[in-house]
Amino acid sequence: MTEETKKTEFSRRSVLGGSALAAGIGMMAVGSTLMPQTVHAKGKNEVAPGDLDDYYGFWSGGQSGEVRILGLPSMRELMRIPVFNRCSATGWGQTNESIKILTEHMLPKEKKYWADKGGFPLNGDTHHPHMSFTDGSYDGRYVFINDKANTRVARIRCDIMKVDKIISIPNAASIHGLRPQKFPRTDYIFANGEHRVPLPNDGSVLDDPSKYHAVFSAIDADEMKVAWQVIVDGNLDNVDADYQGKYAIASCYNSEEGVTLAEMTSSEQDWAVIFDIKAIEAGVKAGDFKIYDGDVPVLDGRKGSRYTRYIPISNSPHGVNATPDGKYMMINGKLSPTVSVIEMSRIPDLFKDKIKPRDAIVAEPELGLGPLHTAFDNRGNAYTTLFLDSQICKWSIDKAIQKYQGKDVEPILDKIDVQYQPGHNHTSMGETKDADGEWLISLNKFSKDRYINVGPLKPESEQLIDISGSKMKVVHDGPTFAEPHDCIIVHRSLVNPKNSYGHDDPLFADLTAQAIKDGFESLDEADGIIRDGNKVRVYMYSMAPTFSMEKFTVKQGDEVTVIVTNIDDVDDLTHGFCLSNYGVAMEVPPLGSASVTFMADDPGVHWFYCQWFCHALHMEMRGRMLVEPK
Ligand code: CUK
Ligand code: CUA
Repeated sequence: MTEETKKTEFSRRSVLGGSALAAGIGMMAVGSTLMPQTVHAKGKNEVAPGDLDDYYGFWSGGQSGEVRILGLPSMRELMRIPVFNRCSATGWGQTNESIKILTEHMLPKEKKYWADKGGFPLNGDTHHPHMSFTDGSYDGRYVFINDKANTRVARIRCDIMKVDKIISIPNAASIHGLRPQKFPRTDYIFANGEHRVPLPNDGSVLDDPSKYHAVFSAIDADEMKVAWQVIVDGNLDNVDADYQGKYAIASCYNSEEGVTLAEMTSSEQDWAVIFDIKAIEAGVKAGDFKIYDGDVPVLDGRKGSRYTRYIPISNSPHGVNATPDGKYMMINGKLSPTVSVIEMSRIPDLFKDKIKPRDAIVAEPELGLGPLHTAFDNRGNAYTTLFLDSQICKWSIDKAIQKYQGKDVEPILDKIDVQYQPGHNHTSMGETKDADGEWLISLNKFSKDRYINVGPLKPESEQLIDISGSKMKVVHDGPTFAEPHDCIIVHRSLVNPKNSYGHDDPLFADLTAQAIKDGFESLDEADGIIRDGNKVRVYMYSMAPTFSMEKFTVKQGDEVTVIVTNIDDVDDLTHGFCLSNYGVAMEVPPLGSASVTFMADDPGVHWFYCQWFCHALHMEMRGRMLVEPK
């Protein structure tokens, strides 16, 4: 076969499903123009133009610092939510409202460090997006996301799909694993500080590993404040919460507590550490803690503590995943070919020291090389990514337990190649008690030959896999930019965003208060210039296709704040405000406001315009700022 015919063969096969294949090829021989449209069997994942998806996918954006929303099963990217990154389209990182969110919960020492460097970092590294839970399933209120790069946690409001809180985590270094409490509701977000750092980290310690600690944090999800922290042995990696609201379990590597790679991987046994939430809360009440940075109680959960138990797991475990029935917790082996299955009902006895730590393990199937993360369907099956084998392994949890008990059964049910080297995977609703067993996403670290070449930096690759049958089936390949570590797949019935903000949204409380102080009746009627020394506030509203102010005048050296309120009560009518050659641009959402502050240093006439397409006369939606020379 020549390269050309191979390609035709391939594309024909991907169009024609299974039994239609033979008929299709027969017809092609007669002449491809005769092939009737009806031969094209509608794939289960096909969402026709105009049709809506069944699921929201929330994707981390890795080192891009953002979160993305996809529709599934079409895999269409629907929206990007700037979180820790600077966004040119929306003005995130430039508007006063976003700067407040980015800076208000920084630690005092961070504020000091960033004071002369723009105020806050412009990068992030998002790994683990998770939605808030009520009673073991998603409740559609929030999505939480970690920032490994700058040790932060953010919360996204799902009614407007924007971030409303970002907090810095004291005492810890590099927040990696992140999970919400599942039951009875998400009171806490659990967050792993991955890197061990000296505590306190004041520059007096470098090479004394005994002074280095990894810190586990519980964040009050409603207040977005760290409630308590626990020091543990080893490095913290991933974490999951149980379905009873009693325990959180984290994987730990580097039990050697080394600071170099050779030291970190020398031991055969690392561990999973279990946190007893009620015991920790009692310890906080009893005053059994120290305070370091940030006014947060820090408890000692190192070996021998009543707050924790350590279960030995083979070298460098990684993913931690609770089964939808709440019975088991999977610890994925990474450098070991196994997944260790912890039975949650044995944990109380472990804390009472009635059983030995390893007695909590009820199965340890050998699945293949490089198991990183496990996802679940609603039929008792687990799906584990094998990084080194570039495969997904489907296995039966019951059979793995039977095998561990010595029965002659094979837990592995199916293996499928993915392209290539998967990290996380995730099933539809699979981290909730409502796992539905329809879809699996494999997030692959390399795309190699799957797409046309775009230069030395290649996209990563994600694949959609139909898991509703007995055999897994890859039905879609898609490229992704840097680098979705993880995702969740949420049924669309659980998410209900608004179409416009409303001026009473808490996001605009500061602007409203200022507008009233400045003598306006409300924010949406604010239209005029307020001079306050060299501070100038320019209020205008936008209504397609005009700004209420055609021109305004300020003086060179003024600190100008432009406040734009969009009074168009029409779905999907976003305006913008972009000030030419001043580097200023922001999104002005329906029935919402945005403000930006800049120095009017450059004298002359400067056009501002609406940069979000809004009307047939969108191009004409503009005005002038005159900066008078000093
Ligand atoms: S981690 Cu990246 S593949 Cu940050 Cu959840 Cu496992
Ligand atoms: Cu308003 Cu474009």
